[in-house]
Amino acid sequence: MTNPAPLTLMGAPGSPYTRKMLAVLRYRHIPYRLLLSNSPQLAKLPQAKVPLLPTFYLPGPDGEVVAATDSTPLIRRFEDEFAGRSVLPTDPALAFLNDLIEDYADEWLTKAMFHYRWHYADDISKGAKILPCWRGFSIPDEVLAERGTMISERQISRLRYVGSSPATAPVIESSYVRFLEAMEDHLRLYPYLLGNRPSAADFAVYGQLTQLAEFDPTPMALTLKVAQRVTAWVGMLEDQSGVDPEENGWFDTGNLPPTLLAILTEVGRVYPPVMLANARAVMNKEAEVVAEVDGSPWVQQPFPYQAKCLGWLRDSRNALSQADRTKVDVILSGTGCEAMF
Ligand SMILES: N[C@@H](CCC(=O)N[C@@H](CS)C(=O)NCC(=O)O)C(=O)O
Repeated sequence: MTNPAPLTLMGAPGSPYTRKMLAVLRYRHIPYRLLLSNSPQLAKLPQAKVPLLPTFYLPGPDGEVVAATDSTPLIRRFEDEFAGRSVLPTDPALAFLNDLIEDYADEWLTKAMFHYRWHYADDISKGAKILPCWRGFSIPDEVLAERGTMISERQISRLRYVGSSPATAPVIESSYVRFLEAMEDHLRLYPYLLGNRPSAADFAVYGQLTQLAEFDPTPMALTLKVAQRVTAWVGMLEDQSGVDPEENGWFDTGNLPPTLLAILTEVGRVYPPVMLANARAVMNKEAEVVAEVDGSPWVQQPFPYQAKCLGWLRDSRNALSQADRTKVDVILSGTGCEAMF
């Protein structure tokens, strides 16, 4: 008897998107092997065009191994290639809400993750100590310290890409707290974002929270203080291999709980203004994204990838039938999210 070959990926424990994918693979019972970035096996594997974590090594069209990145399309690819335990809702309207919350987690919550890690002294210090160890720690202390300084200096210089600055810090932080409160209210009643079974949106939120709630000291203390259930949930989402999904465990889009609408309203408060202003700046080749978020000024470096994300979300809404699009539009009306479509 032969078992299917495990999927191979390169990733790191400090990468939220790696954690997102590992949790999806565990839940879906897809066998995998994880290579850390110092693995000797990487020498024999191709490099991705944009070397991001995680990188998967998958069979390409001619059977040769191809390096593939980007968690969201990879999750969809694995839905086609592996049967059962789907993380995508069957109702197309709910599947669209899944896409929206997944993108908010990947593209907005990650701002909080990156901001807290590289803004506060305690968090910078922990990042500089631990992140280099994940590329190999059997080295002299001075070399490890040098690598820590190198990583932290590089990441701090990238804060401008996510839009974290002293001016935007209060916007990022208050939106994180409101998200936690909304998520805590939801978890008081339901185990997952979209019902009684986990979705890609849950794993995307989980990925960012592995860092915010379990690694970086400032947001970790804050998360526990504001949202004890959210902290506990992150620990549980890591390994959902023993959860048997209920076939009909998804919410009915005709009757969504107010706690989910409150989460969508938080999404709509912060994420559309930045996504729209960014897409405009990218299109007009402007040097800066200038927007207003929640009544405060927002400035960041344009990010072409996020302009593509907005395009994919619009495609996903346009692909719905007329009836499903109407359903989605009614749900989103008044949340602020409708501004993107
Ligand atoms: N959209 C991508 C994002 C992946 C990503 O940004 N990965 C980060 C780490 S979590 C990365 O590799 N950054 C470059 C670096 O660390 O050198 C996904 O969903 O997988």
